[in-house]
Amino acid sequence: GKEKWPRGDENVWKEGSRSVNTDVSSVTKSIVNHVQTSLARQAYNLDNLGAYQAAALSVRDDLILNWNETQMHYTRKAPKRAYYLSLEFLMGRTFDNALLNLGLKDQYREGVTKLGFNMEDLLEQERDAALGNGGLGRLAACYLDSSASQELPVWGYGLRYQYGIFQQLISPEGQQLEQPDPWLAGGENPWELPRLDVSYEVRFYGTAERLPDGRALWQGGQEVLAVAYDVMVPGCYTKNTNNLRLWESKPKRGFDLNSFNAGDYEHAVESSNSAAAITSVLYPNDHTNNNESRDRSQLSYTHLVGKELRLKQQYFWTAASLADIVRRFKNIGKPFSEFPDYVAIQLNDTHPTLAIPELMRILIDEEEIPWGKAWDIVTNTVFYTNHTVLPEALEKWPVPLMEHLLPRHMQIIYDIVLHDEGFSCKVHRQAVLLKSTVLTKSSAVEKKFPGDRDRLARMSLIEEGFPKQVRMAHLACIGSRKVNGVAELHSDLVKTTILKDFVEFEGQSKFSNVTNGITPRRWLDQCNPELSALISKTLKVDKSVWLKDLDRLKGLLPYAEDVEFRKEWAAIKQRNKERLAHHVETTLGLTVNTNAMFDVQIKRLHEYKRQTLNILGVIHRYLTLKQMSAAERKKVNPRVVFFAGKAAPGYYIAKLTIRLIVNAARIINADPDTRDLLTVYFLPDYSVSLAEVLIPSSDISQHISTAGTEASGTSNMKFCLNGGLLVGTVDGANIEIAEAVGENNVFFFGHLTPAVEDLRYQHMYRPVPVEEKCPALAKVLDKISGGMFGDGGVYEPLLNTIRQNDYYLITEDFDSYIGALEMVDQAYLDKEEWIKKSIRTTANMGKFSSDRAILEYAESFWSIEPVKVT
Ligand code: F55
Repeated sequence: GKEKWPRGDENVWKEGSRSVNTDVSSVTKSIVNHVQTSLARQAYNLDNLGAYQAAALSVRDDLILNWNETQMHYTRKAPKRAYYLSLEFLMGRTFDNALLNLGLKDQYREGVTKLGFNMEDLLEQERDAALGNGGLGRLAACYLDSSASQELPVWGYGLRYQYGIFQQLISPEGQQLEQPDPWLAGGENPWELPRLDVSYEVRFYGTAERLPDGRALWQGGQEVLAVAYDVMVPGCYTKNTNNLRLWESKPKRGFDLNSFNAGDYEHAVESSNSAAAITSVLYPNDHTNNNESRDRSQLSYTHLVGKELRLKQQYFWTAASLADIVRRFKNIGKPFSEFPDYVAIQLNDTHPTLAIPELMRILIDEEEIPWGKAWDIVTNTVFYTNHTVLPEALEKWPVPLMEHLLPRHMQIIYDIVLHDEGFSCKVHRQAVLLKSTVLTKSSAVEKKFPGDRDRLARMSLIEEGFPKQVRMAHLACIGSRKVNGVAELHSDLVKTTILKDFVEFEGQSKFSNVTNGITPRRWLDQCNPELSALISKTLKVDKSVWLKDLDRLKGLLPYAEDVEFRKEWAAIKQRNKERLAHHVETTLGLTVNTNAMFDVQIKRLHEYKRQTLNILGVIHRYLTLKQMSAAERKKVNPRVVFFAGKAAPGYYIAKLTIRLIVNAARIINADPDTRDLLTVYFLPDYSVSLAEVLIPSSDISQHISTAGTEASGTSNMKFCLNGGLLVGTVDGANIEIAEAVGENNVFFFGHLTPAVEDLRYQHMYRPVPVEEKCPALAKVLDKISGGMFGDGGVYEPLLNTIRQNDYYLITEDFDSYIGALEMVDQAYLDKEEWIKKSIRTTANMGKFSSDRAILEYAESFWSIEPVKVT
């Protein structure tokens, strides 16, 4: 129905209301206006940074209009909404993406030029928002882009860290040094809206006293304020502009008055600092539980030693997000039994698992809902995505820490064991209340598998030991409606390894797969504008169509046979190589041979990702070249190998790998015998923005994890979408990419997942020396030990991981890896055939759009539908 105008003269409001800038003259007006007012500057003293800021503020105004309309529309319509809870959102830059999505790129380019600036220069002014470690955080960012583009009512919830992922410096010796990333320093962030009016109190510590009615009173301890900052997330070619709500911690007003008035300023300041500390910094550990002995050896990050702050981050964020979600639900005015009809909560890994006991706490203690009903609501609302099966990466929290920091939640976790695992007997209830550990004797599991004590112990939420620990993946699994992995193979591994017992207990139907995806907006149109233009021209459809319907790329297939098209395709790859070379030249002062094949491995440094295998392969190639005659060398294909990636600050072996790469590069690049044929670069400070330059330039990229260890990988998709080919193991999404693009367009090697366990067992109990197992590799290791790349002793701990247990099976896969690289060389000799492969690869990548992935979540898990803003 028609609503009554809320206040004043409707016409005066309408006349004053601003609309999105759509033509060049309103764009320039708006920019000039921001230069003069918001920035208080003038044309005379305006530099690129100032011009970027003014242009960004102008775009911000446009975004705000759409964002406001979208949020109002969602509130009015009250559809079911989904909330994506992620401790990481690796957004990168926003300016160019916002322009693309608003359909204003051309207008701003022209306007900026008229004002005497160069658009590329302005784009370079923006700092990356790097609030994530790697794939998990970038996936969250792609999913936000796709949710908005598909007009789905999805919000993200995260933390507004003052410091993002550290900046990486490489010392002349090849050591990684970490520096803070104060991404917010240097003024206002135009992409966020501070909502100082939206805030919640979050409690830590204190005491939880059970009441006879099943509720509990949680009192005392520390209270911290969570304040909302909203980041606008525009959809592509739609008005829909979703929200990413990031929480900042700050001391509660008046919290310290007692100490302050008593003259105890130190205590007052201390508790103020401890509140602010919660959202101060992103933890830089991917795939490692924050291991104290490792972190203690570090100079930087010493303040992150110990786990308490990380657990505080998790609860702070979860509690604030849930309070916000519950408040929004209550505004609809429906009974809590309908909560799952209005709310879906997706857990990005186990980091937000406390959402399960926290929602239970709200429902039971605050809403006075009985246990059974509350558990029904929770288990119909929450969904859990797993991102790893590596045992060392599974989150566990010590029970004593949980009891200290979150006493009520620890009670609830014990109660979940009691109810969900089906305790009924009084003795056991008593045991629970006394916190005894007979907890594993659950009657439901007992009934199904009588006498299987091992199974009960394996399945328990609480792992025995000193101290006991809460297994977050188990809690996330039993508290969720659905559990999914991120690629077919990985989802199978989840079901057959870490959650096997739960599949046997609960049945298959809860467990499924959603293969990851990437947004083609950033990872094709923005990073590779020439290729995007060629695609539009060739398909004869505007990019507004195919960028949101990526299967249309199939229309490129016939053009693989078209000589002219192939020429254009190859020329674009060449110009992208030159763009990267220019970047390397201007940032590092190094000259790159753009007539070579570009071979790229860019990802977090980790033993399981096997950058070590790559650099050992490079050294092997170098030794082979050195032995060749000049005539033989003439036939060799020149190759430039790029590495980039950060190592967790406490991950010694990963840092040693960087050191080996840097020092091998130094020797190899300086050798006049080979330097036209082989050069190696380690590009420091890998980031989303660097990836946007590297990926479009690659001929071949490496995704060479030990089979069964890389859950999915997403950069593999980005390379292929840009016409790069893969060298990879039969792992993660590599498998599905090969299925889509054809196995003849992927260079596979190495042992398969089922063999890995046996091989590891053999390495443990029947070790064979490297000289016997793989002479070619032994020779490479000897050269390193012998000091070819500086003091060989330095690398012994790294080389010993291979010589001793070789957990990641480098000796087992080395020969086959070298074989695959030879196949690559062979294939590259036939340039025309190579370009055909490249075209066919891009053409078949439609499946890997994050639009497809987010629609799978929306349809099969969340049951939400698009809500278009008109
Ligand atoms: C970050 C923090 C912690 Cl405590 C643990 C892990 C991480 C992290 O960054 N994980 C991560 O990036 N996982 C990756 O997720 C991607 C998206 O699903 C996968 O493609 C990739 O295989 C997986 O390693």
